[in-house]
Amino acid sequence: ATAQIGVTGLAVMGRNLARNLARNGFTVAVHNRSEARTRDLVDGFGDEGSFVPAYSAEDFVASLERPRRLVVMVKAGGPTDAVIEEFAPLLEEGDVIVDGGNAHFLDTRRREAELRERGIHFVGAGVSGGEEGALNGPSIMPGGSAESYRSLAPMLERIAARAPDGTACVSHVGPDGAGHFVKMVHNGIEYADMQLIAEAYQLLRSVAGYSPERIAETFRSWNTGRLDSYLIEITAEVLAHRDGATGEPFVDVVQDRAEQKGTGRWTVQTALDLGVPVPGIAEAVFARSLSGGAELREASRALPGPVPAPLGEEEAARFADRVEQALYASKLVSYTQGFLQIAAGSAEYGWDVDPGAVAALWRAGCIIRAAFLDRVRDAYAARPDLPSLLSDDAFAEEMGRAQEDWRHVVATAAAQGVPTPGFSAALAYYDALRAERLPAALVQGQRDYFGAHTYRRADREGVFHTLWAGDRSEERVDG
Ligand code: NBP
Repeated sequence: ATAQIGVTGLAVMGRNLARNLARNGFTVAVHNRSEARTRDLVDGFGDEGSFVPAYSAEDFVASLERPRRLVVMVKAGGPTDAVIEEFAPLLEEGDVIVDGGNAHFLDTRRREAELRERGIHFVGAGVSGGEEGALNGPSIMPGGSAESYRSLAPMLERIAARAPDGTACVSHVGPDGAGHFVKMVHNGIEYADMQLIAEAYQLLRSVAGYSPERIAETFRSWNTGRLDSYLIEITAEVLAHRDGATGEPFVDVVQDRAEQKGTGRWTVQTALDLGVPVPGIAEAVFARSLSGGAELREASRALPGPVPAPLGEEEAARFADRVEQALYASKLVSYTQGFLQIAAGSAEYGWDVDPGAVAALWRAGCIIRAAFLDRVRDAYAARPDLPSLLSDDAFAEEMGRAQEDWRHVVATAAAQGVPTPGFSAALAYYDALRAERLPAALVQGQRDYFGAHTYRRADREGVFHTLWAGDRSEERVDG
């Protein structure tokens, strides 16, 4: 046995992760269901480091130093179960299986419990950054036991992305499914970020009257400020690109139907189960679904509504500044929701996730990497019991400065007929949080009227029901 770690599943992610490990000086056993991928890896990249190719599960396991550490990088779902079933009988107590795929955290909880019974550590690790990240440094979100993390940490810290201050973007998120849960919410926030950026683009295009190139310039300038992030950077690249065949802006020749693989949907489904509102993420998922409904959109095209009238040059520049404020404020709201979802999951499953540590490991390597996350980490470091990001003094002050512009942008979008579900939902969430009274009192009255669902009073303890069909007197129903 000579390999310090093994990777099975050598499609794009597994191959790049194995290369990353080898380039960092580790001896890596490599294995794949079909042999060709293993051969291709060793033939193509064997000179990058020390690989031990294995063409059977037995050889693969035999090539690993004990306690064995093997990383599974196969298609999530059934294939992951199949691979675990193939390898687990060959392992011994204390060995560690890492699932680096995009598993649902409930599957990870199930697998972890089953393998723990057999004495095997199971680490569900969220890996973000796509193929480029896997090769050059991903953000890694490992769950599982603290003991398994200690055994993996020296390797994970070497291959992970580095934040600007030099720390590795990996830390132990929490037990069993905590890592995959946090990766799921990362993807939900990514959906929200992308939707908000897309709305900002649409407003600059339709209301400010800017060309895609001009908008690319605007995003580039925003990328030097507080919105500095990977997603803003690539947005500018995409907007500045012209189609080779037609010479038209690329963004004008692509079908306007956004697709999805499902992690955004999982985030929203899980949020519904936990009872935690994440409208920013939900609107982003729904916006993709709506865009894909070609027939419904076609059938609705003739509905009456305003046609945006582009602004003059000076007003347009002022409006662009307002859109930056609206984008930043809405982004802060969707991060607030995402971190509240992590807190809710952590409480439900007893994970004790440190939100500041999560912000820290998203600072590099992953899709939502951004300068802003340093500030999120600092906010939680200063006050670990922060009720929400919006409760942080510095963030609250920024919201105060942004809100006039934010409201102007949402009002303009509504008046001009430009759909901005992300901006609008973020503002509604913000106003709902700050409201002295919500109309939920009326909803409680309606529920009590038709279903005798009872209500609590603002002025007295107890549970009450009004006899709506009778003399409308009130009775206390909690004994
Ligand atoms: P894929 O998700 O396309 O999976 C292909 C790999 O799964 C191949 O190695 C294939 O082996 C193996 N596999 C399958 Br399919 N069924 C199997 C089975 N029953 N037994 C054994 N092996 C099986 O690969 P990927 O795009 O590299 O992604 C790997 C994981 O990483 C996924 O969970 C993905 O969601 C996650 N992820 C991907 C990205 C990304 O940017 N692509 C980013 C972050 C996370 P074969 O070669 O024999 O068919």
